[in-house]
Parts: sequence; C-alpha cells; structure tokens
Amino acid sequence: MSKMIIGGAQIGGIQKDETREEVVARMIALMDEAHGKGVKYLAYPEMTLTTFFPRFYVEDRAEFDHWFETEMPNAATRPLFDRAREYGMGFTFGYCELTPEGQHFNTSVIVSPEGEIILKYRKTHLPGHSEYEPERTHQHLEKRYFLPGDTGFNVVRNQGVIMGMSICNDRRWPESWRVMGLQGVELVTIGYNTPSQNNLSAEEGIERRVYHHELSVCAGAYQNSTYAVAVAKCGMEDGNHMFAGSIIVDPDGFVVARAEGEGDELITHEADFAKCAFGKSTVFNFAAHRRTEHYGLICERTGVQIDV
Ligand code: CDT
Repeated sequence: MSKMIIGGAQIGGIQKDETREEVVARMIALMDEAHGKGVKYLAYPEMTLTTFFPRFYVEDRAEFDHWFETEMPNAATRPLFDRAREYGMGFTFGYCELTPEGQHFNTSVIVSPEGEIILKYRKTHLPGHSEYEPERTHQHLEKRYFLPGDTGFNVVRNQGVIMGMSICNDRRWPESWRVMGLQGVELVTIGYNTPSQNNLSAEEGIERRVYHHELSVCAGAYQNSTYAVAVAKCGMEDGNHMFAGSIIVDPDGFVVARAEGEGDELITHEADFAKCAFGKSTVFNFAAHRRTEHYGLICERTGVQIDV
C-alpha cells in the first residue's frame, strides 16, 4: 500500500510561562483531529514544547537549561506518545535536548506507531549568532545555546516509507536534502520557527521571507522527488511575530496543502508514495546522471574563496 494520509500540526505561539503540559494538551488536540481525518503520520514544529527562547540573551547559558529535556519521552510528553500509540499513528516533533554529557542540541525525533523513537536528528545548520548584537532588531542566539548537530541526515523506514528530518534553517541548504535524497528519502519533515522580520534588514518583508521558505521546500522536494511536510510554530510569541505558512509538498514540487491561519491548525494530504519513483528513476536518477567527479568542492570548501 503506497498511500497514506499525512499531516502537519502547526502550533501557534507558545508564551514564556506556558507549561510543557499545556503545550502537550494542544498537541494532543491536533492529534485527535488528525486521527479523525485518517492521518497516520503527523509532523509538529521545531522546538514544539517551548517558546523560541534563542530570541533572549542570558549571560550564563545554564540559566536556560530549564528549556531543555533530559529524557524523551518524559512525564510531560508521555501522554502524547500514549495517544499516538492508541491511534496507531507515527509522529515527529522537535524539542531542545540536554544530554547526560551536558551537550545542548536542537533535536527532532521520529516516533513509530508503536511509540518507539526510531530516529533522532540534531539540527546541523544553526542560524544566527552567539553573542548579544545590539544592531539587530531582535536577537537570534541559536549559536549561543546549541551545538551544531552530530547526527547527520539519516533516514529510517517507518510505516513502509523512507523518512528523514531537517530542522528549520536546514531547509534552505540543498546539501541537507541531497544527503537524504541519496538514501532514497520519500518523506522529509521540517519544523520551523522563523521570525517574520529579518533582524538586519527592515525592508525584507514577510512576503519575501515566506517566498524563500516555500521556494526552499518546493525545490528540495522536487530535486529529490520526495514528499515534504514543513510545519511552523508561528504567530505572536512573547511579543515577537513568526510567520505561519505550513505546507505539504508533493514529489513534483507542488504545494498540495497549506495552512490558512497563524494558530494551532492541522493540514493533511493523502500522499501516494509510489509517485516518488518517477522523478527518482528519470530526471533525478542519481546513478545515471550525477557527476561526482565535479562536486568535490562542496565537501572540501566551506566558505567562498575567490581565485580569479
Ligand atoms: N529557527 C530557525 O532556524 N530560524 C531561521 C531564521 C533565520 S534568521 C536568523 C530560519 O532559517 O528560518
């Protein structure tokens, strides 16, 4: 059976004083709605459980450890895992992870319909900066609070589908997509928290930012012939606006479902994963067409070096 109804559970703003339990209740409400619509795999956003705290600067990083989870599932999220298992639904969500070794990651996991975590991903491309920068209209301190992920872009077969994850800024980098494409990915889920304003360029309006978001997801899906679910945490959060624009994209790069509002909202689509095969066996048949002898710079060089 190549068909499955997939969903994106967009989450409206989470304020600083909201508890994990309150957020999980909102997540479960969307899961209940998804179950009613026949969804078998549901994607939630990046850092689903908390406000997007990297907008706040704190001198002593340890003061922010309370935003991190030291185990998963834990007491607060267990009801979500239980409800999904009851429904036979797989799901993915993002949270902040503090390891026993004291490392901080921006993490997401894939949970099987049996309630087992079967793949963990730690965000690779951390945007922003690590020190307070007064010239910015708002801070984006992911580089202060997280380490770059150490997992790489792995995939897992879940519910008969080859699935992988990216987190927010990763969606803008074709390298993320291609590494999963080379493993035959058929569904990429991406959670995001994207401020509506560029903190260094006031004239870059929200329309342009939403356009770049969609462009990145549609291109990644098309060029790797995979479905993609990109799902926002959005709206007003602690006085800051983040754009919505959650979408499901088919392997041809077309948007097939789109959120209408900026609050908690479910989007769904009946995916036919057999459709991934056409692109993978024709224009994006990597074995037939890739010329790796010319791609060496991609791994050898990080930044631009001009030699001419
Ligand atoms: N969360 C996240 O990665 N947000 C970034 C904002 C970039 S601006 C510093 C994004 O790519 O959407």
